[in-house]
Amino acid sequence: AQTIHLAEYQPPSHLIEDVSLTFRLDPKATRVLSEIRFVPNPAREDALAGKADLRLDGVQLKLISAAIDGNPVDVTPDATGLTLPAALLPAGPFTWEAEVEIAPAENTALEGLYMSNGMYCTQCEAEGFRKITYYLDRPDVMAPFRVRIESDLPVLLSNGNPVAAGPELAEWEDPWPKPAYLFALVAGDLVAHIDRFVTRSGETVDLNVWVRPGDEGKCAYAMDSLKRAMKWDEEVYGREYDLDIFNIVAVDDFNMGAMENKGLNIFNSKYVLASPETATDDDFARIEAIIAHEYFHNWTGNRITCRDWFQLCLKEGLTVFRDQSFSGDMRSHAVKRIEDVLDLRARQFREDAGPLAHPVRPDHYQEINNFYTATVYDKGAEVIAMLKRLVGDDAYRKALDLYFERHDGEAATIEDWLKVFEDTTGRDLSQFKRWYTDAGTPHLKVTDDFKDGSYTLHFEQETAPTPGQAEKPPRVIPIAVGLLNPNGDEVVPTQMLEMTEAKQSFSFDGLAARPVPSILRGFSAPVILERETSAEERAFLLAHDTDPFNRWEAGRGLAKQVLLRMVTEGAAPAPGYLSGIEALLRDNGLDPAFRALALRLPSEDDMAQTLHAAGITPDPSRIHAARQDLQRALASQLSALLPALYTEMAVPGAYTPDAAAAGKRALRGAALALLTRLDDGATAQGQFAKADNMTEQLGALAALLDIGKGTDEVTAFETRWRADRLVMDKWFSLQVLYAAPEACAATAARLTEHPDFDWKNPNRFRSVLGALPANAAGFHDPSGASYRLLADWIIRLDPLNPQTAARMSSAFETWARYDGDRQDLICGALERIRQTPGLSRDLNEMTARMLG
Ligand code: BAL
Ligand code: ZN
Repeated sequence: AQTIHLAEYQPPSHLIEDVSLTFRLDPKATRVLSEIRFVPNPAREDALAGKADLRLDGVQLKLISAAIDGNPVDVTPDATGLTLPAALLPAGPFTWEAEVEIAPAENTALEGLYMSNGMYCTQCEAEGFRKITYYLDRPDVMAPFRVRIESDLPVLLSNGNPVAAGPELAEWEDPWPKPAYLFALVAGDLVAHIDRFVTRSGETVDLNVWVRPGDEGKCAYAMDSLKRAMKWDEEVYGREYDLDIFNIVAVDDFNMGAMENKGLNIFNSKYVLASPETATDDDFARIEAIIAHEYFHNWTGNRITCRDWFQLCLKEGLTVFRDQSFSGDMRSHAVKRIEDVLDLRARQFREDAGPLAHPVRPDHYQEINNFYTATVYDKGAEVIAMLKRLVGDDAYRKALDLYFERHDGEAATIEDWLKVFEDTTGRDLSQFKRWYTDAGTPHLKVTDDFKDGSYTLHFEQETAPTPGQAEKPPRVIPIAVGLLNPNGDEVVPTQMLEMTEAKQSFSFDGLAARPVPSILRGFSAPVILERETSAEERAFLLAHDTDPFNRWEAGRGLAKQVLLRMVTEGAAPAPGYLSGIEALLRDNGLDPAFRALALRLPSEDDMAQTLHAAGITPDPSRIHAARQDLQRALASQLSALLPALYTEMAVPGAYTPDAAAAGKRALRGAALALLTRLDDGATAQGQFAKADNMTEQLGALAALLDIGKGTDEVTAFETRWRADRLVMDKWFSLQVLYAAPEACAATAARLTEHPDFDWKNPNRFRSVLGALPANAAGFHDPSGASYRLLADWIIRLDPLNPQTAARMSSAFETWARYDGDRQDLICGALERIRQTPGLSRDLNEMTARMLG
């Protein structure tokens, strides 16, 4: 397959002034008529001189007719598009007209125009529009669109504002120039949950959340989140909405979470539909975040888009950063930060440490769909958070104002982004830019000394080589540090140290005693901190640190230390850890959500990564056993506290999804998971039977499955929820997640035989085959049965849906961590995928990168 390089970027030969599309919808033979006004690109001399061919992208299209300025032309498309030779093109602007036929009902890849439960919908990012009609399908070609939809379906939607409607037709006009990846069309039998928003300038916007009939009672939270996001973007970023109408549509079959098409966001129904009975607190929080994320793209992504797909982080990193800030404002910044870091370490640090490591701005790819990654999204957001820390809040806001002013209506680059910060602050950001261009997670080694009242921290940064990048010059690292004196008072409040060298020291004078340092407060940079720290010091910080992130981090570090010794030496759980956690849990002044996070043990995958980084080959079975032992030890330590905590954290009255209530349920759920180990599941069985909300029902079921019980509850759950697809996804998933390691593959295989295992639906596929690697001991069971099962299903899915198949394959990225037998089994599975005839470009690239 062809590799595309950032360094080879060429502006397009032509620009597009105007697009007019007509869709005559039919499941097997939709006709798409396009009228596109092209102009030679002034940035291309060859085009101005009439010497540039025009190459249009087009995939799986049946060309019916084509004309230029009304004159029919005879062109022969190939597998990826068609070329209009320069000699055929008029000297100035001209109109290209084409009629093509496509078959949405046969589109199983869910890219372009496809069907889901009788409804037509689109997904064009990154390169789906070329499956709709011939076009310059690249983000730096922006144009206003007019769309006419002809169909007997009752609801016909596209981007922009509605401009005409009649029997079996609707017309939409989007005045804002946009790249084709933001095009959307929806047609179906849908109902709307409606509302309105009045912008800061007094413009009224109609808001609709469109769903299938029967789901209209599950839209209120998405709508409420949307209105809060609209208000927040006005207040915090000064950004207002810019059309008369904003539509959201929920679709059951969707590869991603959601899509920010201009004025017509299309969502995986999982991130729209919620009721207390069917959605958990985590679901509500994710809906809030994703609704906000897609809405925020209206400015960061749509009004200012990306010049090319290498710049994906320009819109994704920034928009994730914005949605994280929004969720923090809506809920708790401390809790949100911990959750985001947990996620970053679990997915991005793992990616950065393996064969799929790539820079936040990659410089080459074969299939761009393979780069919608934790690195681009989550590390991309961390880079912006660092930039904000370095320049300060006021300068950040000024730089963003300049960014919107300077680049509105443009397709921009990371260079453009950094330049607004340089122009605002006078800083030189060339070294900072390495965060965008260099892959890998820096390790930050720390030592310290204390002499004559002066305390010095010595830092050394080092980043291991990553694929294609041997040398890693030092980066700018903002290190937030506070110092506590031995009685627990803070003697030096948080200071932002700015490290720029490979080795650098920072001193603090005038101290009466050697302080205890709290380093990397708030997780001020996405690095791995390495410092010899005693269990006593961690326990001290767990009890006293004023920075909530580092307080949690101290408990986390202790838990890891304890688990590490349990795994490697067969040590008993350390009493200091158990009592430290108990003291924290007893502190009623602390947010329950924070306490719930402090009680959560490091995941088995996290422990495998930690052991590997320490030069020890992880044994997933031992890790699993040690983690179970530590849960039992915690349960025993907390035996007097758990029943009280469980009762105290009950939330009276009707369910509400707010952060305070959700935090109490989280702590109650964490208490239940331990209590189940003491009462053999009696409390969990009671909770399961009585629960009036999904958080408590699912929490009880998980607690039971985790101790090897819950058979009756699994059946009862299925009976109750069989008609609800999203709830059934949870049912499938939970059984795999909590299966005993040796039974995991068999459990997953059995579930794939279930009549409701609709494997062509990405959510359902992920609910079983995505849960398999999440059960670390089960996935890495020495028999290799899970590796084989996953490989079988990836091979089966690939011809239908290469994007989802490729994404699932990253479960194998950690193969190098494990022992020789497991390495052979994993690489054998990967090799088998790679050797499959007709493999997609997506999977081909993924397997090649993983196997090296
Ligand atoms: N742009 C793809 C979906 C998202 O990141 O919002
Ligand atoms: Zn996004």
